[in-house]
Parts: sequence; structure tokens; C-alpha cells
Amino acid sequence: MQEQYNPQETEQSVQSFWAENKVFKAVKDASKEKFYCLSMFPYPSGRLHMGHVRNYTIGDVISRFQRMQGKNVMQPMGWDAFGLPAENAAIKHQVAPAKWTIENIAYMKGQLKQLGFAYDWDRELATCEPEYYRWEQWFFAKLVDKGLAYKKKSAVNWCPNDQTVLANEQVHEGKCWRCSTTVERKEISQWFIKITEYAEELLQDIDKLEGWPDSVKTMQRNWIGRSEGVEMSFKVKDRDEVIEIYTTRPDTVMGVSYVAVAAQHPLAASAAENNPELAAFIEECKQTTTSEADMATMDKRGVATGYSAIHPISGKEVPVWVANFVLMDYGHGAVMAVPGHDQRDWEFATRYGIDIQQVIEPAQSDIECDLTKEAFTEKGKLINSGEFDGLTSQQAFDAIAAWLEERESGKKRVNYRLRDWGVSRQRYWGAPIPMVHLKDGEQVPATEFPVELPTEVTMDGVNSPLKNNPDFEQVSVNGESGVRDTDTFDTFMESSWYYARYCSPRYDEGMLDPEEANYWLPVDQYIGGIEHATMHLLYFRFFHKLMRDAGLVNSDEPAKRLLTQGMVLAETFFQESSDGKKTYFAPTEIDTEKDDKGKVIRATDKATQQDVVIGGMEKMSKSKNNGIDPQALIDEFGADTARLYTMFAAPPEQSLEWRDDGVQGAFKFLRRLWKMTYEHIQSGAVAELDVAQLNNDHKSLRRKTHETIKKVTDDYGRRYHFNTAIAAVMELTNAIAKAPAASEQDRAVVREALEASTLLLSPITPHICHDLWKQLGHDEAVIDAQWPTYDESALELDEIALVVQVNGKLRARIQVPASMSKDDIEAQALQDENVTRFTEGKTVRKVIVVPGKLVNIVVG
Ligand code: ANZ
Repeated sequence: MQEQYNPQETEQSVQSFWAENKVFKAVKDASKEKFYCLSMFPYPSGRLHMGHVRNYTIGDVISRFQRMQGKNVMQPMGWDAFGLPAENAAIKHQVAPAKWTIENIAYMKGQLKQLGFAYDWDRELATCEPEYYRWEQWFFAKLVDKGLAYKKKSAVNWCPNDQTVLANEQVHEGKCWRCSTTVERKEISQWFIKITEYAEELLQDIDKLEGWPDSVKTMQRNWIGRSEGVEMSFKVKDRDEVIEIYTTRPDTVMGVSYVAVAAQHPLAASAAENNPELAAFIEECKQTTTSEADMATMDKRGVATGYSAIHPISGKEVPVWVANFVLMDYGHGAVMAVPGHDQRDWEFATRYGIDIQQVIEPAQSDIECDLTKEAFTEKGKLINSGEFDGLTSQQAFDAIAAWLEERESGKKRVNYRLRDWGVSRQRYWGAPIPMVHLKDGEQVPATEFPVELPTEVTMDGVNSPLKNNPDFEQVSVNGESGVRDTDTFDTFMESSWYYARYCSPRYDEGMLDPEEANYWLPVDQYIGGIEHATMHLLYFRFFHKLMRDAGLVNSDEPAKRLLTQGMVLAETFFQESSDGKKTYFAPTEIDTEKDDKGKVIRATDKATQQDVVIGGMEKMSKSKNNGIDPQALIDEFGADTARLYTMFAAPPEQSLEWRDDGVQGAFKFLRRLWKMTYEHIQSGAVAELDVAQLNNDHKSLRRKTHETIKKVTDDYGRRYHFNTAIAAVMELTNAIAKAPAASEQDRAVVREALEASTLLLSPITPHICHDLWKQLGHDEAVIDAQWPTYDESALELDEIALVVQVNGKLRARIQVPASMSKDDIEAQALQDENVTRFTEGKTVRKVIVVPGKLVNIVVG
């Protein structure tokens, strides 16, 4: 064994050992409990960032721990390889997206290997491979056949100058990113998958996700947004149309003072025919995109149509308006407006001088209701509502629904905020949508898969190489000639089922090999960022159910347990120019002064020696220039230090504030552990541990060892608190350093403690532990070693310390044998001279013994 810890040398040789022996190859084995551990796969952007390192280390630690628990672990890795950045790079650097992507994958794969992650690389996949996306296309064709995918018009960002569709990221402040032309909204025909058909199941099954964070479950519930309401129709006076509306507050129906429809509503179009003001307003609404979140705060505006609607209950006439706060794709694209009890309706009515009527009064008199100030939106008791007066909102809900139902002018209905998933993207670098437009206008799925994406392309930045490309577009299906869809899938499609494909990544007879899929699935532990709480994690659940209903998997949910790791933050440094523009400095460009807690208190620009502003901890990002390059860290300290530091600095769910001195500390700890083991081994052979021969010092170190095993096992397995696990092992190594090493039994207990430390740290710092384990004389690799179990008898104390109080005041400390009875403890406490000083001459009225803690004596 070398005296000095040399991480580069150790890590290379250990990684070769793993690779040569295919140590992490996962093979189905029905006799063993399986554990499928999955970290969200990366987009191959070029280099790993610290967020990846953190995410993948967490997954790796869990995988290695589970394996040492005796489970059959699978941990795969792959690439979310389609997407816009490859197209952008293609335009900027004149390199085809495929080539750029493949080069990035090669580089990043090298980095993942350097970090020592226990992946089964034989299962690697990249979503841009035709062998992968062919099954996605095949599956989509199935969905089309089942009626679960359909085409409809939907708005996109359109640059009239470049004549191209823009992704949201390509619209900067309403202008095209390339030519700065004002971007328009344009309706084009696109494919949708009916996730709404699964809305109820997706909602109900959230309750089955026991191992998911509550925050994610709540976000999914809100995203699905189930509401119970009533739909009813308003006839339009002197016209044939009826306006269908959806309301969650039918109890307010007698307070309706207008009806508002969306700009895209058919009635709006017909009313606009002879009304240029209305036509202009509709056009303006169609051009603006307001997110639903902004709807609440935006200016509520509208134009009257001149039509009147007839109230279904009172028969009164109310005006029909077109309003910008009504969404076309929610409910029926129309609302019954009740300005007395809905704040949006109130703002609109106030602006346009429309009647505001109170029909609900507060249930309790101390609740304020002043309709001149704002709407009263709470539930209460009905007033001014004719035959429904006096009912509570809840009673009125049912009564009014029944009233409408009897007359066939309305009924109860459940509604969801969730919309169908639009999967068409007018981009090149994605999986082609496998649909063909036949001459007669019919659209049919392709019959052969993959519909391969041409990869030898040049990109002009305007047109997708798929468009106006006869080689790609012209096709014949069952003898009929047609034209292919030139759009590609949303990349969320690929990431919705990769976890299942990992189970049989090379299977070419189908999308999934059912035997493999049903052995490995569901994923036992999924790890990724909280930013995926809704979109990806909902699509992923949805796809699992689609695959289940296609007979491909037999479970209801894709992942049992989910961990959302926190962000990695770092200090920011900037200078501000007189016009308020901030220039951010990279940490490598800065000299810092720190206080004794390691907090930066002064920073100067290395180049100019000028002071710069310390901007505080923020998420590592390009825009703040505060990223720490993992590669530099690995090169300087090795992967084990990078892994140890990221696990030590914070528990996985919390944000991690990067501290350089913490990295140094992690490295020093590993160096010390190495040296300690070296010295122990140098001092010669070690005898068997003989419990009968142990003195108090031995027992105390042994107790520490076994307490540490107990705590660390719980930290890893249940709590996922790797930081406290590491802290516990550090304490144990401190105890080892202080322990005597002269006698045979001295060294035997030290050996036991060192071995435990090595095993307990091995999931986090697998390279150094692999070497140390070997040096400690073991033939089997540490990854194949069994996780240590604690010895209950080692935890037992021979003697325990108790405090003795007299009348509640601490007066003495006594040592007693751990097995001593309460009576004997009481007797010993009463005899202690520090106690007798306070009890002499007094009557002992009561003695309370709290085992393991204290004795309280009451005298009077
Ligand atoms: C009358 C009413 C009175 C309403 C009242 C609310 C309070 P949730 O709960 O989110 O499902 N609404 C219906 N369709 C709409 C559309 N296409 N665009 C904008 N708003 C729409 O919301 C349901 C409520 O949102 C419905 O209940 C309707 O306003 C409005 F005191 O109807 B309500």
C-alpha cells in the first residue's frame, strides 16, 4: 500500500476493474429482490454541470447501498438527445445536430465514467437513435388507431419575416430571436394526445404514490385541477345559437348580469361580421398570449356583441360580451358572469358599468361584504334568488342543478384544468411524427417504422430540413401515395417511456420485452429535479397507464419512490456599470477574503484588483457566471472528493451552497482516512477480536463502531440523509485516531472500526473504499461485500452516568452499573456525599428514578 492517497491513480484502476469485470451489469434474477434505481437522464448539452453531479451521486449512493443490502440492482443511464439546443448549435457552428449530439454524448459519458457511477452501460440508450424512437412512433400509431390521438388547430408563435414557427424560447420580448420581427400567433393543425381521458385516474392514483414528496403530489393535483360544477345553456335572443357555459358556482346563477365569451368563440366571430371594433378586439386577443397565471392580474377588457342571452331560470335578458379573460379551451369558452361574487367579473362590470347584484349573503354577520369595493367570493346563503332564497350555497348547488336538469337546460359536470397534450413541434431535431396525409385528405399512420429522420443535413436556421424535402416527404402507404407530416414530437414524448425501455433496450420485437419490463418495473427509486414536478412527471405517469392499457406493463404507476434534489447554489460576484448593467465574474476570476465561518466577506477582481459586489448565493447558471466546473474539481481532487462533498454539504432535498473550503475539507478527510489505514496496516498483522478480553477503552470504541453502523444504515436506507451518515463516520474515524494501538486487542477493535468505516462510506466514495477494503485483506470487492450489521451487545453500556437532583437542583453525578435496579440506584444516590449535604436533617419525601437519565429527590 502506498503511503499517500493518490486519487487519480486509485480511481483509474478501480474504474478499470469495474469495467473489465462488468460489475454493474444487471441481469434479471427471479430469486432476488430487485431494485431499479433511476436518475433523470441528461440532455447532452456538452458538459456535465454540478446539478448533474449531485443528482447522479444521490442515485449512485442509493444503488450501491441497496446492492450491498443484497438486492439485484439495476441503474441505467442514457441521453435525452433530441431538442432545440442541437439545432441552435447547428446553425451557430455549422455542424449537423446529430454529429454535435453524438460528440457531446461521448464527452459526457467519459465524465460520468470518471465519476465512477455504477451504471449498467450495456443498457445505454439515446432517444435520437432510430432503434429507440421507432417504438415511440409505433406506439403513437396505436394511439391514433384507438382514438387517443387526434389533430386539431392550435396556436403557435409565427415569425412573418422568416416564415417559420418559433419555440417559446426563440421569442424574446415578443420578437423573433433572429430578425427581431414582431412575432404573431398563428393557428395551425397539430397532433394532441388525450391525456384528459386519464385525468381522473391520474388524480386518484396520486394517493398510491406513497414514496413521493407531498409537494409534487400537490402540484400534480393542482395541475389536473378537478372541479365540480354545472353546465347550462343560455339561448341567444332572436338567433339560433345557444351559449353553453360551465360554472362551479351555480348557486350564484340568479346574479348573472352578462355572459362573456372567448375571442375564439363562434358567436364572437358572427357578431364581429358587422362590427369592426369587435373584429379588431378579437384579432388583438388572438395575438396576445396570456398565461393562465397572469389572467388574474391582467386588465380585464371586452367589447359588447350587441346580442342578448336569455337567463335559463329567470328568463331575463342579459348582454353578451367578448372578453379577454375567457379562455377558449376551458369549459365551453364562455362564462355566466356574476360580478357580485366573482372578482374578474366584478372588475369587468365595474369598468363597463354593468349591473352588480348581490345574491349571496355571508353565513355569519361578522364577515364583510361590500360590493362597492370588491366581489364577495365566499359561499353563504342565497338572497334575491326567488324560490332558492334561504338555501345555503351547498344546498343551492344541488337544487339549481336539479331544476335545470328537469328542464333539460343544464346538468352537473366534472371539469379538469388539464388540457390534452399537444405533441407536434415544427422543428427538425426530433422524432418524426409518423403520419401520412393521403391525396383524399385522410391522415393515416405510417405502416413501417422507424420513420427515419435524415441526419446528413445543413441548417439555415429558418426552415426545418424536413420541410420541402421530397426525399423525406414523399411516401406511399398501402399503395397510395401521400405526404409525410413534417413535424416532430415534443421531446417530452421520448422522456415519458425511456425508463421502461431500459428494461430491454435492445429488444427488437416490440417496444418492451414484457418479461423484462414486468420484472424490473416499477422503478423503485426515481431521482430528479423539482422543476419536473408537473410536465415530465405527469406525462411519465400517463404513458405508463397508456402502456398498461396496451398490455405492455402490468403495474399502474411507473415509480414507487421519488426524490427531488435541491438546487446547487454558489456565490455570485458582479460589478455594476453606471447604466445599471451587471457584469458577472466567474469564481476563478475572483480573489476572496473569508471570515472564520468560511463566508466570503470581500471579493476582488484578480485582473484589476478592484472590489466587486458579493451578490449572494444563487443557482449555478451561465447567466450569473457562478458555475463550478465539475471537471476541474475531478482533475484536482478526484471523483471521490466531488462525490463526498456534494453529499456532505446538504441533505438531498435541500439546496446546496457551494463552499470551496468544504471541498478542501472533504479531500483532507479522505487523505486522513487513507493514512490511518496505511499506518494500521503497516503496524503488522491483527489478531481476532475477542470480546471476552476487552477493556473499557476497547468497549467504548466498539460501541462507537456499532452505534455508527446503526445510525448510518438508517440514514441511508430510510432517511436518505447522507450528510449525517458522513458526519457519523467522521466521528468514528476521530475515535479511531484517539484509540490506543499497542496491544493485540487494541488493534483488533481498531480494525473492526476501520472496516466498518470503509464499508459505510463505500456507496459515497467507492474508489478509495475499494482500495482500502482490499488493503484491509479482503478478496472480494467492497461492492460485493455485505453491508455491516450492528451487534446489539456492543451497544450496551457497562456503566451509565446519572444526574441527581435535590428539589429540582442538580447536586451530583453518579456512575452506576447499567443493569442496576431502581431501588439500588435510589440507595446509591441517597448515599452520595454531594447529596447528603442537601438532605441532612430533612425528611426525604419522595425519590423519582428516571432510568438512564436522572434521580430526583424531594426533601422537605
Ligand atoms: C360563474 C361564477 C360565479 C364562477 C362565481 C365563479 C364564481 P375552476 O374552479 O377553476 O374550474 N370559467 C368557466 N369557463 C371559463 C373559461 N373558458 N374561461 C375563463 N373562466 C371560465 O373555474 C370555474 C369557473 O371559472 C367558472 O365558475 C366560471 O366562472 C369560470 F361567483 O361561473 B364561474
